[in-house]
Amino acid sequence: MIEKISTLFIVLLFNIFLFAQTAPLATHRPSTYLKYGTHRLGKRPDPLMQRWRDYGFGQFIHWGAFAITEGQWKGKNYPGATEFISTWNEVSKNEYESLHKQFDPKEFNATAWARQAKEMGVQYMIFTTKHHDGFCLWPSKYTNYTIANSPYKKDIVEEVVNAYDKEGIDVYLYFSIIDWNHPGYRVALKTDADKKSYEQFKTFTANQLKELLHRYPKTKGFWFDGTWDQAWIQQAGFTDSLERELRELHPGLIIGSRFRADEYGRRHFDSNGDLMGDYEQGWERKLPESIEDVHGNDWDCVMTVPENKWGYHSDWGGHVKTSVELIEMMARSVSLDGNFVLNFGPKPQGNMRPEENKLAKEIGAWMKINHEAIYDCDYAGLEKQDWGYITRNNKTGKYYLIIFNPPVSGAVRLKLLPGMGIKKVYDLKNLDTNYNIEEVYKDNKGTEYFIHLKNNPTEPKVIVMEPADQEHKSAVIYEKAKT
Ligand code: FHN
Repeated sequence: MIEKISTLFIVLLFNIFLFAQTAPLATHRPSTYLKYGTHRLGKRPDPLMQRWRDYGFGQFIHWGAFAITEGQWKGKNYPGATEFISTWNEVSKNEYESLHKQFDPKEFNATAWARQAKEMGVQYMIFTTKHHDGFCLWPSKYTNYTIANSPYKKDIVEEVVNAYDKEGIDVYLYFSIIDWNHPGYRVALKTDADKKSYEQFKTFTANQLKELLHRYPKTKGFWFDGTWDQAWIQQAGFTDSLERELRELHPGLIIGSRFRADEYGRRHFDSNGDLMGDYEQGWERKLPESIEDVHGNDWDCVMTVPENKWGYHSDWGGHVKTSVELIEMMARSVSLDGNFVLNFGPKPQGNMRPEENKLAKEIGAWMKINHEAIYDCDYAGLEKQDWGYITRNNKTGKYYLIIFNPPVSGAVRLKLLPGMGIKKVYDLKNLDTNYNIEEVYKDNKGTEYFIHLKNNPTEPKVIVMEPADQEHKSAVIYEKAKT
């Protein structure tokens, strides 16, 4: 018996050994048949999506009835994000849902918003048509909880879409699936009655989405939010066919990964790990560290100026980001193949807060000179360097070195790929600048140069690098020290 077991054990070991020798390297992950998984692998290749990819910089605007509270309720400061104030114990549903009867923004001027956005350098904007509270900034015919029943009466979404479009800024419609106002909305479906009510909510949601596309044909896409509830996650078949229907209604429509789940409830990435939607929408108030983190997908980062407040709050509290921090986030996003979207939360009267006006001016001044390093730019294929970020224009092939941490030595070390040489290096701000470039290192993994700065920059500086033709490879290879 013992003999038999040990023979079996030896055979098993031998088989494991054989398998280890002959098994191909596991480069393919197992893939499951999914009816409601992604319907496309890899990046969407059409011109509209390329246009999205080339934006670089966008603006988010969170506005709605929540702004009226300014983050305060009956003299008490609400410490969270204003758009969540209606969930606070202190706030009664009835009182909150009557607030819109005071919504009459006398300072609202969509043209002024759009001009400011243009000056700031954004190429697209995302506007909250309806946030979680369910209040619609357009006169939806499917609910009474809309701008039509406020003293303002006019269609704010229409004004925004037209004003931004006039400035050449593409508009995307933010739409929250969560709707605290709708009687059929549920977080989870626990009873048959819940299921029945939710069916009405699904029809209502589908109707509103089609209504938005019908009313605002200039829009380029939806930016969905609030899709994490179990009730919504369980609607894989419904959401899949709704997405198809929306895409048919509006060819070229762009939808991120935050709309639907697959049949196993996986969101953003389906059960095979593939991105669902046209770009990854998971980078909210955070940025990827490296190109590996984005898995070859398109993505956007949406960012607040304070820690986590989107709608207007009179008390931002905590750290408030400076224009340089935000410009750095934008550069980092573009250098890693993403778009950077900065949020503004207008005041109840419709004007931007002074801090936002200041940021718009400062970022705009920088973008005026340096937009070339952001628009039409992607990941440059080079490794991350300590002094800042590198982007590459996908039309001209020029590289942009965006310097945030200039070395004390003044020598910016630039590591290029093997065989890559430099033809020209100059300031984006001053095309006549001539830099002393020194080749400091070369092996078959790459070449390193020093670009010697003349003065230490006091603001984020962009140096343009035009690469030499690939044929001009030098034959000299410096040998690496043996250690
Ligand atoms: O809860 C919202 C929040 O208020 C804001 O709208 C952001 C924007 O991305 N999205 C949600 C949180 O993920």
